[in-house]
Amino acid sequence: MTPEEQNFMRKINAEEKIEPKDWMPDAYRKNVTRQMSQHAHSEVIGMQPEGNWITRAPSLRRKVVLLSKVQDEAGHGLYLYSACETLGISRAEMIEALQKGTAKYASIFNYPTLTWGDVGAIGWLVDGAAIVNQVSLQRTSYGPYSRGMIRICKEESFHQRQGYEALLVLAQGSPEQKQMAQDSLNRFYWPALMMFGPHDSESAHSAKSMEWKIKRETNDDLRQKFIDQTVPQIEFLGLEHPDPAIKWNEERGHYDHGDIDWEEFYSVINGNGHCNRQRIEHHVAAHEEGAWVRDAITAYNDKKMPTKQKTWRKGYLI
Ligand code: FAQ
Repeated sequence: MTPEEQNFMRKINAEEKIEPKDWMPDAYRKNVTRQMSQHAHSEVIGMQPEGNWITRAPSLRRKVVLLSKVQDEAGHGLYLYSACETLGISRAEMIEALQKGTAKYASIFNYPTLTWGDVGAIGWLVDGAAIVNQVSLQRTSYGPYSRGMIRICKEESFHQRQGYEALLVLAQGSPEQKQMAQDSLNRFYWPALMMFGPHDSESAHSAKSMEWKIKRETNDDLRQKFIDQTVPQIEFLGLEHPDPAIKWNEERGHYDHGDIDWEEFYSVINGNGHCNRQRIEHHVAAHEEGAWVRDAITAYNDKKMPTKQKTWRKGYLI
């Protein structure tokens, strides 16, 4: 190992954060950029399924809460894009990769939101799964990512509670409303489990990401945590568990469970889910419609800022 590599590994082993100006192996930079930018894309694309219900929320209170939650997700995307830019990639490059399909985003957002119950299920299960993962990522080795996660987790907790509360109201309502809650649970449960990625044995990046402490827990360990915490939540709602194989295993101290439909998972992450095309088309249209705002900011900066700063700002804004 070179002295630079030794110092890098010393910091990783000592739980010191790697900061933007520190030396880091190219593969570390590439891997953090990949994961963090895909995380940012997920937050932004993730606004669409719930955004679909803002105009149809069942009350003013629900509308205000949902609007605020969706705005939070935009904010999370912005923190993460900014954190990613500290590694030397521009916002424009990241957006291009998303729109061309060379960068992924979480598979869950390619499922449609058919009923109001789905909005509750997303808050409860999707934000719930995101929190399990992100709490662990608060200890990631890359400083800006870690600090972003600490802030994001606080907001996600509110999202999870609002979703669970919305489903609780449905589950305690008329038989039709309870059925709506059950149907949303049935459709979102398995895709939520897929959010944790492939089994550890199939995970391309896990080994290196664990060694470099980019990831602090494996895909399967995090998924098990989520499965375990969800069982009593389903019981409290008085709904049926969508997995008939779910069973407490005294010896393991965890719930045993059925297997995920991995064919569906790979089909969705390879672009063939219900809404993949619609999500990207919508993103492209919104991005094009927003071009005048970016142009206006760039023109303003060109006028106001000294030349040196201008170039720097341009890289961030375009
Ligand atoms: N969907 O080798 P691994 C949220 C890809 S935030 C799509 O295991 P890794 C908040 C993976 O990228 C949700 N692709 O990969 C919210 C890789 O492809 P690549 C997002 C997936 O990175 C709520 C390939 O498969 N959270 O929901 C998925 O070590 C409501 C091989 O997989 C994060 O991004 C998937 N589910 O582990 C917002 C958390 N799983 O890059 C709005 C940060 C795997 O080689 C509304 N990310 N792939 O082309 C992570 O923790 C990790 O990236 C994993 C995957 C665990 C997702």
